[in-house]
Amino acid sequence: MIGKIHPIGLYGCCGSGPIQPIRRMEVKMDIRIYDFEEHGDERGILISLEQMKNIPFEIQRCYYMYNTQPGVRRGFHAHKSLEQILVCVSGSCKILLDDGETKETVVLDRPNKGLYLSHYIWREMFDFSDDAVLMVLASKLYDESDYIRSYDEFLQFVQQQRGEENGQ
Ligand code: T46
Repeated sequence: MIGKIHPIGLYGCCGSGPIQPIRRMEVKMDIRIYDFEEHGDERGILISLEQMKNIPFEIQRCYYMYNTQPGVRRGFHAHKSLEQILVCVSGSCKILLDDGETKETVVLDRPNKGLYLSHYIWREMFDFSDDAVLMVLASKLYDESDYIRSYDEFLQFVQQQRGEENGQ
């Protein structure tokens, strides 16, 4: 059984080959939820994440956050070009996503569930459980100049981008 991608934006399949979206829903954000394949036996479960296989980009960085204090919200930014996959490998947390027009909240509550985010998506992480460990795979090395940390600036960016796409 190979992994699956589930609802929000793009849903598709992941397994031994490159990920192919199988369904696009009526949302504008490029968000995908992946169900990673679990290799389970009597010893437990193992999940393997491989670039350009079940991760749709070349992985240049991995980071994770834990010991997040009660009531904390993190994030409050978008990226200009970074692609990422977020996996809550322990516990749970919520991610608010905003493309400047639409807002969605995704619950990450199992270690085989991955949230893919492309660029120009504002994100806020909150409701971390005590045992939450949020791991992120990223397509690029850390670069502060890729961040948009002002919400007003983010809205200007996306409006400008949509204008260019519409030939304005
Ligand atoms: C994102 C969300 C989901 C580094 O030195 N290297 C790194 O690779 C990262 C990610 C951060 N840092 C430093 C920069 C700050 O001094 O660690 C500190 C905390 O980073 P930040 O406040 O950006 O963390 P979050 O939780 O707000 O956001 C992070 C990522 O930065 C961001 O890309 O999409 O997680």
